[in-house]
Amino acid sequence: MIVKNPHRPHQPNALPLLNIAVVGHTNTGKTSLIRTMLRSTEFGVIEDAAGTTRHVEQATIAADNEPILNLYDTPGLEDSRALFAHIKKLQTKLKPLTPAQILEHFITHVSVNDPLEQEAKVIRQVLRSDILLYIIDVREPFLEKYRLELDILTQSAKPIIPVFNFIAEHNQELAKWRQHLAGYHMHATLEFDTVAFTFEAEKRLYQKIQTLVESHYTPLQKLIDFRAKLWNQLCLSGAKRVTELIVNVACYRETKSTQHNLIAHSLIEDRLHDFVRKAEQHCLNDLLSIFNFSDKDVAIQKIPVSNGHWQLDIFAPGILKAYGLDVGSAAAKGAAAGAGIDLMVGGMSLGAASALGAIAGAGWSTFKRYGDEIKATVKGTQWQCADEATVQILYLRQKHLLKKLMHRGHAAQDALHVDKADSEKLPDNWKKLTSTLRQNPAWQEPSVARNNNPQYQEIEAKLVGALLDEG
Ligand SMILES: Nc1nc2c(ncn2[C@@H]2O[C@H](COP(=O)(O)OP(=O)(O)OP(=O)(O)O)[C@@H](O)[C@H]2O)c(=O)[nH]1
Ligand SMILES: [Mg+2]
Repeated sequence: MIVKNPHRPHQPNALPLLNIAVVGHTNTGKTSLIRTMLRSTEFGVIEDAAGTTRHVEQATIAADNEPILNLYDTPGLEDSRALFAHIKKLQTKLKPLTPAQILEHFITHVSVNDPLEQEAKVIRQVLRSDILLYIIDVREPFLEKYRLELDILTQSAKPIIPVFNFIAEHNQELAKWRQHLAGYHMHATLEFDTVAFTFEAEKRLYQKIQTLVESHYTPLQKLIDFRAKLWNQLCLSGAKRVTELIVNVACYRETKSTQHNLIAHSLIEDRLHDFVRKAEQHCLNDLLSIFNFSDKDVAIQKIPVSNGHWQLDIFAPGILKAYGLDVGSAAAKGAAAGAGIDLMVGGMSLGAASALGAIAGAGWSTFKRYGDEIKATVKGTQWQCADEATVQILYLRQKHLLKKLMHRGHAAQDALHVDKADSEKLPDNWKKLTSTLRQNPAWQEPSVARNNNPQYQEIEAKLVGALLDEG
């Protein structure tokens, strides 16, 4: 939600935007935090190196097109010892000034090319902001340089929220940091892993700001509500998109020739594979765009997709095993999914035999529903559709991807591993659900009739619910 020209419509007595400075030692994840808050990989430059951000950069966050706050990314503090010594000297020299006035004096008198020029940029932004987010890499011990930084920042008399980053698997270090900060009367800390995103952490961040800057309570509440609504919509859109894929593939049918011709059979198999691959690829692209990750991110972040295709093909040998399916069965021993199944035998509860029986005594309603199948049986036509394993893998892999995207901060730089998803489970009554889909080829594409059909609605709700289930 970056707004290029963040001006509120002119209103007398309008509250100025809340200004938040993101500060901290170099390479602690300041730019990363802002990217994650903006849900955009476009902001700033992130690198695992000191001194990546060289200038103060601004981004505005809005709720429903109404700008609410400005975030300021700042260069990392590098030489806190020299800065502290310099400020100390100024304190002795300018005794009657308050600590904040001394910082003001420092920034107005620093010259270009001064060794502390970088630090001055940070302090200048600190003094112009309403609140500071102090980003901490908890993997580091509470070294003297951090103590000095905190001493300097508290002199600005601005409220400070320490934000713990790199918290994954660092509980002990986190506890130590908490203790040290309590010594500075800083208790309103926040855990916000910029890489492993949770909406809860984002909400808490705004709530902490709300309590520390009361004057902006109402616009911040508006922002919290807006972001929550947006987040729910985003997750729902993702789950609906995956559901659409499952329906699309499970309802798909290829007419099979009656001749037992090997070439014709393999052509059908190819068409089926082609259809499934394309459908999955389409869904993948849509999911990335729903969560604002682009093709470029796929490449940068090494999501196992190249040129829009999954690196581990859905029909690759061994895929069943990778997804924890049917281990021990012949299929898991290196065989592939994607053997199309004969619909009359495998896909329907109404098997060939009962279909034939139905011809003799079928009423109109049975004929209307199963007419095509019955006619096909008489003519000897059969259909082929994606087999159970294929639909299962599609579901498991997309569920895994959806979960990853929902918890992937926009600062994440590492590979997103979605080629193994054996931790995911199929929804209850999965077999019944896919069998119903197979028997309703007309549901393959969205239509008013389909979307209003209570049986379809039930399946859709079940799939969406299972996809969003965090358990
Ligand atoms: N694993 C992990 N890596 C992170 C996290 N936050 C940031 N990083 C990585 O840490 C490095 C530094 O991140 P930046 O956002 O550039 O840090 P910065 O504080 O803006 O750095 P400067 O601008 O140089 O001061 C990058 O390699 C990030 O990918 C996190 O929560 N977890
Ligand atoms: Mg930076």
